[in-house]
Amino acid sequence: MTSPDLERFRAALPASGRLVLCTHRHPDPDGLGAMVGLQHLLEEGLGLEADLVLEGRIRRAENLAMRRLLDIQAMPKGKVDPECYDGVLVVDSQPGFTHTYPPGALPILAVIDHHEPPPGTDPPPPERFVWVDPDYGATSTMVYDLMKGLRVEPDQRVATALFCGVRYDTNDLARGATPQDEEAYLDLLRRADRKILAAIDHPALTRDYFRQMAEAIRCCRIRGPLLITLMGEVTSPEAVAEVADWFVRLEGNQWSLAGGACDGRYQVSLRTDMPGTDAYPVLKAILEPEGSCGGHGRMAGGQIPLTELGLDEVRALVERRAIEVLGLQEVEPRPLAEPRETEAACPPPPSAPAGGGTR
Ligand SMILES: [Mn+2]
Repeated sequence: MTSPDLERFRAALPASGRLVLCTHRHPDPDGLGAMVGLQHLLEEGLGLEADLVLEGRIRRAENLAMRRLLDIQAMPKGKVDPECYDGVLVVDSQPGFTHTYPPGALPILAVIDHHEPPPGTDPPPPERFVWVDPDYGATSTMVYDLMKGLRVEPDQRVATALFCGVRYDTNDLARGATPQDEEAYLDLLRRADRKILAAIDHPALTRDYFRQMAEAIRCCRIRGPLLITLMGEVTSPEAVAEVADWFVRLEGNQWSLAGGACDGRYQVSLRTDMPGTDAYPVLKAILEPEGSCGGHGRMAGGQIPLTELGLDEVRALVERRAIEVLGLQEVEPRPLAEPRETEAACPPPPSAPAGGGTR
């Protein structure tokens, strides 16, 4: 476990000026929280203004609620005028990752991240502040520690944002959390706006969301220990992950494989709660060589581009490989939600009250 080198951090930044903060595409709560925290830290601790650049849409209802309720302002990457800025800071990601493209024409001054560095990247220039520590459960915890080192207090909004980051990446300290994450989590929870946290936990959901979930239930087939839900077009890649997460909660232990087409790719998520299994090698065997994936432990995600192969071909390919990889050729599929014996689940809607009827 490392702690931040405050002198090197200061030395990597200009004495005055304006900076850009960025993270990976489709930012998650940890990326957002780390950006909000760092923006506050730069302003309060070092007198530096910073603007956020967000790339890729935020579509998960919880993440949208976080952005709206915490008023996280950002500008599109195309609007960054290099004349107005001194450099870029990257959080919760690293320049070599394929989902991260910092605005060009500006030097990268600092990188703060808790992911393993991408393989085969060149060593960074010596003047850059690079603090990468995969032991941390969340980048928001790293920013919290940096804040503590520079004696900057988070206000309520900043504490709420950082808390969302720590809780999301560590699954409320249940996954990969260190003593540092626990300290940050507990201290930030004390300072956070509880009403906003509750609203982020239970955001309003669109009718599209329910339509998507209804379609997922219709689509899902159980084949022994495999729940397979290969949908057509979906509203967002996050919807695929949500479906996989939702169905793995079915009682008993299983693999939950979900897929859906979005933005010219077939997105696939795999979850497992089978004891002693690892999702990544299984998803890799299903998606490669046509597609690619990442992940670790019980979750993995990836995609196959819908360029060489059409949607139906990709669905058939994913299904066939999943059955092969898990050795389920002999198992007959059946629907997740089998119809009841007597089909009267929904009573007919009440008709308009007839005049003079009894109540
Ligand atoms: Mn993270």
